[in-house]
Parts: sequence; C-alpha cells; structure tokens
Amino acid sequence: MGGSLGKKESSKNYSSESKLDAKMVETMRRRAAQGSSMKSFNTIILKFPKIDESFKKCKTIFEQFDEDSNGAIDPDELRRCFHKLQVDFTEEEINDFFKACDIDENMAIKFNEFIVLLCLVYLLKEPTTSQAKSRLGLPELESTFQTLVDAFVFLDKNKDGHVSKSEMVEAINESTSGGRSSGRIAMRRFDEMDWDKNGMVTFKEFLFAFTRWLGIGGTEEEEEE
Ligand SMILES: [Ca+2]
Ligand SMILES: [Ca+2]
Ligand SMILES: [Ca+2]
Repeated sequence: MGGSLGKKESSKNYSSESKLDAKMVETMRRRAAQGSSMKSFNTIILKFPKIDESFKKCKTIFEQFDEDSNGAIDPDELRRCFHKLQVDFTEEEINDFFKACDIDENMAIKFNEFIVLLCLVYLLKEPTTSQAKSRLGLPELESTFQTLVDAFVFLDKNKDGHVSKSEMVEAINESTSGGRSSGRIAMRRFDEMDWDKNGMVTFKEFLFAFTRWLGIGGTEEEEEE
C-alpha cells in the first residue's frame, strides 16, 4: 500500500478492504505505464459535463439492482447485480467490493457508493477476449470510467498508483499560466480528495471526490458520520 505514512493514523479499520485496495493500486500502476490520453488538467475539466450526465443515467441501473427499492443495495442485491452483469468475481471479492465502497459503513451501498463500486469493478475486471467488447455491457458508462482512469493516470506523474499533493499542483500549474491562485485551488481540491489525510489520493478517493463535486450524494440529506 505504501503511502500510509501520514502523521495521523486513521481510526478506520482498513484490514477488510486492504486486499482490494492493493489490487486497485497495482492495476493503476499497470495502467499508468500505458500512458494517458489526457493532455492537460483542462481536458479533465472539459469532461465534467459528460461525466455528470453519464453518472445521472447510472441512476436507472442503480434502481434496477435495488430490487426492494429501499434506496440502497444490500449484499444479496449486490451478488445478484454481479451475476446480472456477468462479472465473475468470487464471493469473497464481491464482499470486498462491498466493504471497500460502503464508506459510511451502514451495510448498504447508496448511489454515490454504487458509482464508485461499478467503476472499480470496471477497473479490476480483466478485459474479455476482444478489447473492443465492453466489460460490463454498459458501453456509455464504461467510456466515462475510462475517462476517469485516464484522468487519474494523467495526474499520477511518477506512476506509483497514488496522486500526491505535489503531483496535483504540478498538473494544475502546467495547464494554467500558473500563479498562486491555481496552486491554492489545487491544494483545496487535493484536500477534498484525500479523506484519510495521509497525503496520498487513491483512485477510490478520487472517484468519491468526483461524485461529491458533481453533487451526487447517497441520500438527499447530509450524511452524518
Ligand atoms: Ca435494496
Ligand atoms: Ca453505505
Ligand atoms: Ca504518484
């Protein structure tokens, strides 16, 4: 996992999700070696409306898998969701996805958590025989996920599977004419992403930040810890 040398040790228990997180970081490293189609931070900003639209459409998929329509996906519903999407992960792996994305630990996957979960499934699923074939049968959404992977890879300059604060600042500075304000914006954006405050942002944290920036919450009301 590397970068867990933050001053504050997080009180959250990561043991249950560490395997999945490690796999995620490893996969991002592999992807980083292939390079990114992103040329600048502005390219990412320009994609925001499309990402937003695509996430909103994802609501239909969410509702389809929320069989009892209680606004969340429980472990059984998630198992059937994986089955319907024809992604073959083991029972243990499906539980890992569940735990890794259930950030408020209420044993239910809400909409924002579902988006992150699907994107991680997309990332970690081995491509099927043909590269052209979609992995989840959700081509439009998958192209958005690909955009997010590309954006993360673009930011991860040293290709270690994490985005550090300096990488974030570098990415923003090289796309604007510089100046202090852009640096400050970069810092703020970074702090929003780095929820465990260990100075490193993983792809999962990056995804959750996107759902927040786009105003996609779990429920209508603010979530209490
Ligand atoms: Ca449900
Ligand atoms: Ca939850
Ligand atoms: Ca990095």
